[in-house]
Amino acid sequence: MGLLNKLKEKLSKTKQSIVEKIEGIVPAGGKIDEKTIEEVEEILISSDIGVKATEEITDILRKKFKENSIRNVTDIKTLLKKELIELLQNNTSLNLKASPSVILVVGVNGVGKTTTIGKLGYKFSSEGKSVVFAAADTFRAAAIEQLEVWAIRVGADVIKHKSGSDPAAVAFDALEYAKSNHKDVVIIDTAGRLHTKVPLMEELRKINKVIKKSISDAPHETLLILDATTGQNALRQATFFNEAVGLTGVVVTKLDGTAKGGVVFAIKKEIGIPIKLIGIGEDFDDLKDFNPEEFVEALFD
Ligand SMILES: Nc1nc2c(ncn2[C@@H]2O[C@H](COP(=O)(O)OP(=O)(O)OP(=O)(O)O)[C@@H](O)[C@H]2O)c(=O)[nH]1
Ligand SMILES: [Mg+2]
Repeated sequence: MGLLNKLKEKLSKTKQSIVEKIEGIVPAGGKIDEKTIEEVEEILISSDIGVKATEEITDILRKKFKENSIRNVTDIKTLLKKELIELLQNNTSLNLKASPSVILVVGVNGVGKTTTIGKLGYKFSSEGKSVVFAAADTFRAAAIEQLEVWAIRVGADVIKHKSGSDPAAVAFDALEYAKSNHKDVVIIDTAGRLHTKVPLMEELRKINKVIKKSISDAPHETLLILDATTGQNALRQATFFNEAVGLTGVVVTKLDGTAKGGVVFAIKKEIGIPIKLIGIGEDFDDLKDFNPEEFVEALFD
């Protein structure tokens, strides 16, 4: 299966909740009116793309409708596609210039942090890079073992301490290890934490501070993992984590099998943090660099 076909298949529920619903408003070739635009607006709002993006897009739709430059659903779709691609522009890829490059991975419980780290490890190893995982989730039972299983699969080294020990110390040791052994990338796993729990967010700040004692300009990437199935709550998480540790990018996971993939647009529009990667399954190759054209194409094709 080609890459675009795979993406299309994985995003099919989101496609149903946006594009297929819009196609269903008016029969193919049928005339549209003011009410059609209202219905499009309702579909966009209920599809998780967010209030701001919906307003912006429907304003343009209304204007073009008044100017007579859109006449049917195909015209609406063409315009929508163009605007959605536009909205997602200006994403940067992962910053891997430093050696070692340090990636700190944060997020609430169960969003896919450790799985994403495993997939990233696979990606980097396949590119010939040497990878170190730092098992700084010292809190959840079996978190260290879960990371070790991924490390074996993808050929990464793991730096770990005892369960319950200080996560900042694990991160520090991993960086020291990577420096003295000339490793290319260090990826730091952290415990899942609710964005509203102040002491846990403080702990993240401490990890960040201790990282800088080993490598002053690290972490080079601080990635927030967001679970697409949580919809609009993802926006709140992004705001809190960004305030606590300063995010450089977002990874949106579990886009397979959810109708809420529209949240990708809301994250970009309302939070403004670049989306760097997307997760579309549980396997090691189910992580993709985020490409706006490809993403929107998969929804419309
Ligand atoms: N379908 C699907 N499942 C995913 C994806 N990413 C992660 N998962 C699943 O989500 C579940 C939780 O993943 P973890 O990687 O353990 O999540 P975590 O954020 O590390 O969890 P905690 O460490 O407990 O906070 C696992 O069953 C993963 O297989 C994805 O892109 N698609
Ligand atoms: Mg984990």
